[in-house]
Amino acid sequence: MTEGTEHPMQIERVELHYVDMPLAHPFETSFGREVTRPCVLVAVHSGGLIGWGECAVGSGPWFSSETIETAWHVLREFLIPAVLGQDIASPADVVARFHRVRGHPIARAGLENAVWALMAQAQGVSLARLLDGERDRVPVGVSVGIEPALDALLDRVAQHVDEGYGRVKLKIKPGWDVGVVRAVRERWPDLPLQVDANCAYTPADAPILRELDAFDLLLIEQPFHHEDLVDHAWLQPQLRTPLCLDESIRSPEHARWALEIGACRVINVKVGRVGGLTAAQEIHDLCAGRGVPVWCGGMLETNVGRATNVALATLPNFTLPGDISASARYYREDIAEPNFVLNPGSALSVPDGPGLGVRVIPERLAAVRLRHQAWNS
Ligand code: SMG
Ligand code: MG
Repeated sequence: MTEGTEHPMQIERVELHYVDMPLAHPFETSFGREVTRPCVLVAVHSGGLIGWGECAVGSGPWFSSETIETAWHVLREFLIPAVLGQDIASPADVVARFHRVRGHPIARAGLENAVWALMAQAQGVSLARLLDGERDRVPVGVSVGIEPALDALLDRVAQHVDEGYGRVKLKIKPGWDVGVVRAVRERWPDLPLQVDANCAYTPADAPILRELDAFDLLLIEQPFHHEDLVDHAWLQPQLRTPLCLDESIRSPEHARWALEIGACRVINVKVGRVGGLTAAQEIHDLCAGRGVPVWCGGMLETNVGRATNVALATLPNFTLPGDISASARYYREDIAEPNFVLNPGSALSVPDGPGLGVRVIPERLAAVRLRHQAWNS
C-alpha cells in the first residue's frame, strides 16, 4: 500500500496467544524434527474489527534466533507499547514506530501483519488488494522433509505428486543429498524440483553441491551459514543452478547486499524472517527491478499465516511456486477457517473478501492455546 488510510485507526486492544498444534506429519530438516508447531498469534482490535497476524517462531532458536519467549518479551515490552492507544494511519506508520528495535523481525512481523489485516478489513478490501497484488490464484509447491529412509521419502513424494503438487522441494543435509535427489529425479524426470539445506554445508562441501548441478533443479536453497553471504557469492559462479537465499535475508538491506555481491540468483521471501509485509514488499520491488525472481517461503503456518503468505504471493514478481501448501498438509484441524485447498494447476485461490479472508474459531484457538495475555489502551 502506498497511501495511508483516510482515517487513522486507534489500536484499542492487543492480544497475544501462544499456541502449539500437532502437525499432521512430522517435519524434519537439517536442524531437527518438528512434531508439533508452536507459534504466537497476534490480534489487534479497533472500532469493533480484529486483525490477526502470526509470529512464525518455532520450537527453539533453530531456524532463526527468535523463540516464543523472545517474541513474547519484545512484543510485550517494546512493540505493543509503541502502538497501543495510538492512531495508526497505515502499516508504514507501524514500521516507523518499530524503527528503534534492532532485530526480532519475526516478532515485529506478527504485529505489523495484524495491522495490515485490520486495515484491509476497515477499507473493505482483501489483504492481497491492499498489497497491490495482481493474481486471484497463486502457484504453490510442497516441501518434503527428511525421512528415516529413501523408500519413505519416495512414498511421500508420490503422495504429493498424486495430490496434484506440481513442484517439490526436498530437504537435504550431508549424507541425505545426491543419492536422494538422484532417486527422485530418476522416478520423476520432469518434475520441477528444488532442494533446501537450511545452512547444513560448508565451503568444503562444494564438490557435493556441484554434483547437484546435474539434476536440473530449479534452485539450491541456503547451503551455507545463515550469516554468510560471502561464501554463497563464491559458490554461485561455480554452478549452473541458481542459489536461493532464505535464512541469510533478514531485511531488505540483506537482499540488496546479497544481490550486489552475486550471492544468489533467487530470493525466498518469508514475511516473518524479513520483518513484516512492508519489508517483504520492498524486497519484492528491489528484486523485480533487477530481474531477480522471488517466491514465498513457508514456516508451517496456521491458516492465519498462510492467508498472509497467499496475499503476499499475489505480487507480480512472485514467479516461482511458493512453499504454501494446502491446509490439510499441515494440520488435521486449523484454528482458522476456511481451509486452503489445492486447485488443479497446483495453485491456491486467493481470498477476495475484506481483510485476511480467514476467520479464527475461538473454541479451536482455546483448545491449542498454552498462554494468553491482553493489553487495553
Ligand atoms: O510451510 O510448507 C511449509 C514449510 C516450508 O520447508 C519449509 N520451510 O527453510 O524453507 C525452510 C523451511 C523452514 C521450516 S522450519 C520448521
Ligand atoms: Mg528454507
